[in-house]
Amino acid sequence: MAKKPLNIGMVGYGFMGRTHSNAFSQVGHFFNVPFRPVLKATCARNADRAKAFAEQWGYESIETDWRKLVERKDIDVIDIASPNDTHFEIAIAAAKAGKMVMCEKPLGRSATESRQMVEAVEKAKVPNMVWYNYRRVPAVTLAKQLIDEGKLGKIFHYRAKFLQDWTISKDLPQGGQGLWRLDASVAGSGVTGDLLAHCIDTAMWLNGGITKVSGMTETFIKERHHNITGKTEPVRIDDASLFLARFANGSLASFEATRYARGHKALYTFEINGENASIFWDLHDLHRLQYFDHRDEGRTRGWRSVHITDGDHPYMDKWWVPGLQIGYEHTFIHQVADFLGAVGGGKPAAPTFREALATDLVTDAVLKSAKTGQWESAN
Ligand code: SOE
Repeated sequence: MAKKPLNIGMVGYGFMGRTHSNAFSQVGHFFNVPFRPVLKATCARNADRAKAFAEQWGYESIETDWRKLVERKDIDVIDIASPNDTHFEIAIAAAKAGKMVMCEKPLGRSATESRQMVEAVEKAKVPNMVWYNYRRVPAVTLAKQLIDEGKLGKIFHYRAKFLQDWTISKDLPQGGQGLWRLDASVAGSGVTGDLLAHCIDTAMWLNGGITKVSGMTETFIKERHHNITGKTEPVRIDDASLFLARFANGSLASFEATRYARGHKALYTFEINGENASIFWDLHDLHRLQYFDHRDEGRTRGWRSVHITDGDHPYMDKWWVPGLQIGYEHTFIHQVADFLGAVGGGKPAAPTFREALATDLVTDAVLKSAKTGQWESAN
């Protein structure tokens, strides 16, 4: 039977516009989902860029004003893959227009924005989801299964970091395409909202809520040329952000994100230590889960490096044959598959806007704590 089409209206054409478009295009080839995503329209302020993107990815039409896209009767889902300062207005308008809303992370530039976005989608009762894609790495999903099955026992420690090095040069400008992440008025914050948000989303999914935090941030380069104003402007984002945290389950945590770790491009790692077992995962080796189980026979006990490519690993029965790994782009395909499945089943599609608000409450608390020098409540 032909599947019901689900018409996608995409806002944004950058890195995330590509990962999402690829996911919508691929999902039906591999997953038995209840809808057939149709790349109906893409939207960008610049018509030439919108046209080029539409041609490359197979969108049927373009818009240059997101308001027009949101008003269109032939659009079912508004997908927001544009810079952070656009999320708030578009998501609220889309919810009011009765559209399903998918939004890139972080949800808002602050929890104040995110809270209103949550209210809008919940009031409109529209399906909503935030693209925290790392939950959908099969190895990370397996970690979730192992924790939920109680394999680790009581959890004592959670340790995460996300290290990059692409902003070390003082000659790198701020603002504009690709570099809006350095402009606080667009991004909201620096690595706290961009990178720590991923670590926090994964952490709370795996280990429950975070109650309080003590943070420290630094902006190493204080002024940069601004591509939009043409002037040298103060840099107001955090270049590095570290925090200690307590989880509701009593475990202690440390988190670190920076764009100043020379040699690291996107080193996202986490380690969880429980009374029976420990888990370690590394984005640069994303198809492996390191697992240590103290209950193993002593003489051969040790860290196992499990290659997450077998049919009984999460999502992997949908891909190739055992031993053949998948990559970064697949996490977005999994996210669409889960979204479509949830919508088809009338269930919330995780992480919902409400779950993403919880992450923004933690990032806000980290930034606040960095200013006050005090422990701050994170919920
Ligand atoms: C920043 O460089 C960035 O692209 C983030 O914005 C993404 O969310 C992260 O997954 C990779 O790094």
